[in-house]
Amino acid sequence: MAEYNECYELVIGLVKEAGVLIKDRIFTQKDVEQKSCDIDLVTLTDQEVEKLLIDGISSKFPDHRFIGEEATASGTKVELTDSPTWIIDPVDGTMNFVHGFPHSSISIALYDKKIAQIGIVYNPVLEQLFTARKGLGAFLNGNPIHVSNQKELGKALLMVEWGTSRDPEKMKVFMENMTILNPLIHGTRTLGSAALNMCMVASGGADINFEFGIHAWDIAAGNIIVREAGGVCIDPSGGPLDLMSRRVLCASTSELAEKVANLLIQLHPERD
Ligand code: LIP
Repeated sequence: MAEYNECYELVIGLVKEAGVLIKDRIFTQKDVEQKSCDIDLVTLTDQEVEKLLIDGISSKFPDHRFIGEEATASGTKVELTDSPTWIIDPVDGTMNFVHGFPHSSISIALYDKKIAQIGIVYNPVLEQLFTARKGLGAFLNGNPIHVSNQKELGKALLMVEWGTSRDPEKMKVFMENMTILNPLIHGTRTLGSAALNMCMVASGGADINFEFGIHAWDIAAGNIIVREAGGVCIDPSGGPLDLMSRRVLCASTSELAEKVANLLIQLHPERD
């Protein structure tokens, strides 16, 4: 669809504009509010970035639909239809943003007929712009990126997160999975942004990422960026990724993804 070119150009401009808000404010004091619990946070910047993106896209494409983290937190229903739909996390890594830890990103993706067409993850503080379009590859600041091609668990670097919930069952499963995986892998890293974790796999800096309890807006852009970089993005039990399942496993190769899927203790959070 020729329209995807226009969508891409428009959203790149909007993301850069919105990125200024994050960059200018990350090292300042913020008013922080809690959402589902005391570690699930929102700031005025999250809300302003989401509004800037939705207003900018709506003015050019009034028929397009949106699934936004902050609109959802305010009660808007999450519904992915066949219509062109933008899935937005305005500040992925809000906890990092609140603390001034420079790994927060804007994550935005366009899905059409439920298929990802555009994915953008932008960390304006470190000037990292990850982009992908279906069939056209994945890029960091305009340069092509590729997964590591690692197949061996013993040489793999894993990106993981505790997530933004203190649910005891979730924490127990997390600990159990770490106990299983840690002796088998090269190492573990945590960036505090699900989207940036996925981009680390896409750009070859890490080899595996999984998380239970993430939301569609955390992984919608990372999904296409990992795939276009040559990696795989699946359900943690091994089947196809279900964007609304709040479960994700991505890896540099299908061999590695399969090995991890076979080892993981599974958790099935309530769907988006
Ligand atoms: C958060 C991610 C974090 C992940 C959480 C949550 P938020 O997004 O950045 O890495 O573990 O599940 O999705 O709330 O900062 O947009």
